Amino acid sequence: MDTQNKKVVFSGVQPTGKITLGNYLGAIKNWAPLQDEYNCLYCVVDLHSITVQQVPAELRKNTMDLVALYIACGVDPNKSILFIQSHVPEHAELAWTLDTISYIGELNRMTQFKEKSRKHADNLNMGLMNYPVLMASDILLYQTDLVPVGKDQVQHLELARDLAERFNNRYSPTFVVPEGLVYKSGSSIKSLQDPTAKMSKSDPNENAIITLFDTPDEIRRKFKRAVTDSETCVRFDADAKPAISNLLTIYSLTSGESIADAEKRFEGVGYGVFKEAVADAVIAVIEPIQQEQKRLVADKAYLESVLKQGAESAERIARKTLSKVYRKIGFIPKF
Ligand code: AQP
Repeated sequence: MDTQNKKVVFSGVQPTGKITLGNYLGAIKNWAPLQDEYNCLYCVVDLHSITVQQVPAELRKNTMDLVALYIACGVDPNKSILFIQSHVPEHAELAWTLDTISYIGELNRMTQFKEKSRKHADNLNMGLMNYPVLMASDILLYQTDLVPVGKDQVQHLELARDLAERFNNRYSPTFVVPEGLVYKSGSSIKSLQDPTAKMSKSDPNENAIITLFDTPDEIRRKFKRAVTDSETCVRFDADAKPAISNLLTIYSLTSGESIADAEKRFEGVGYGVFKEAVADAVIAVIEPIQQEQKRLVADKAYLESVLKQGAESAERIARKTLSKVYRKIGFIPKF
């Protein structure tokens, strides 16, 4: 990573399943272009993933799959720090410290906590509630300036800002107060079966999500089954036509064509033809990524060397921040 005075970017995805088109268009796709202008850290956030019960063998596989996917999507380990969250224990350590300045009331209000509490009522653990504090720790440890996120994470980012300011005010300036980088388009890709809900990798309905591991046939089939509306006109109107607007967004982001041009292109054609074109555009983007991901995941030695170097570089920065935090709090440094 370049040590010049560049701003710092941090982002991550949980290895909670197969990465969706939502994760890709809302987050990972935007990472590679940032690497020259910023000092970027891209993390596989496995500590977050265990807030929902995981099968250990699947978690291991999903984690390495995701590391390979980051690289296949353009994250360059020579330009960015790529690492696994649990390899840098400072994340959990700072999270504990931040827990002591987080209020139960503010964590209780978090939309994702409320949603996940409903979904996982049989496993309402403290980690689910603390999730945003750990996320704040991820961000603040690296003195992050910018956090590219989808719309669903904006509330958590606000908390990270509040905690940074709270700590800075209580002690003295310690953390950079981060800003969110939410892209105008793609920051909220919706489920193909319910356009009012976001596309989520843990959605049990396979037809609701496109994953980056789906075959072309699966992708075509899922778009064919995607819900639409009772009209026949391909027009962007997020309120009146959320399903078609979601498909138009996906088409535009994968084909590179503007939404206005796409509306013209599909004027007068039925939804069937439009859906086939969306599937083709998605397949054209996903197929080369899949091939590269497959090649990388087979090269275990390479991935391990990237992760070793990533963890070392990340920990150097994280340790520096944590030592500063401990000093300010009044902890005695190790002798
Ligand atoms: N549907 C989406 N549209 C746009 N961006 C999205 N992101 C997630 N879903 C969409 C963005 O992907 C990044 C990583 O998310 P995450 O895995 O850390 O957690 P998440 O937001 O909870 O994603 P999922 O897919 O919904 O995971 P599960 O099902 O495990 O909870 C974030 O930047 C997020 O904004």
